[in-house]
Amino acid sequence: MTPRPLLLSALSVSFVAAAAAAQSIHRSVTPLQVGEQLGASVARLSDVNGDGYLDWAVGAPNPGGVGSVKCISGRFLALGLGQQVLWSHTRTSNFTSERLGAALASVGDIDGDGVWDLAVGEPGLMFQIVFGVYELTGGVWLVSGATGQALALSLGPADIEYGAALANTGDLDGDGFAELAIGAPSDSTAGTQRGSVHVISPRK
Ligand SMILES: [Ca+2]
Ligand SMILES: [Ca+2]
Repeated sequence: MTPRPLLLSALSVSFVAAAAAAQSIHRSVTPLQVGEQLGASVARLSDVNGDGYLDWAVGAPNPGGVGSVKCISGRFLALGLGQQVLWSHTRTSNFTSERLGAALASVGDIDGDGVWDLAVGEPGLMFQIVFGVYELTGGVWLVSGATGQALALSLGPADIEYGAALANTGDLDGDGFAELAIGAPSDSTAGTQRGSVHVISPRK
């Protein structure tokens, strides 16, 4: 079956999809945690589970915790049927407000398993630079679109909110793989919080 794209016209904790001229479909994903902020970011994936429907990644940065990303079934969004969450990705941390999932971008199939993979921003990531000493680097995870497993991590310079925004730039260097633009709005290199954008190749 040919994958069916689904248009998301609005999203808070519910999905709103334009289904017809005067009709929309509302889906809520359950269960949701209080304060989770599901819907802070959204990115389209390919057909993760092979059911013919394109699937979706949705960020839940949860300022009171670490945050997470959930892969939501496109079939559930379209029809209200079947499994809602195909996978969920988070990590353990002693810190809060790391905002894993504050930004998302599809980056194409980086690991060659046939499923698009995902860049996940964590602008408040606290990285342990020596035992017991942490630095607010921010980070961007490369996550398998098929399983939600972390494949790689790009760390930013300290205190710039590296990973607050993400976009797939397309293939800039001609290697056949997309590059990734990473926003860092608190970068003060050129003046207090003037911000910056960084471009990396997520497969290197
Ligand atoms: Ca699917
Ligand atoms: Ca892949």
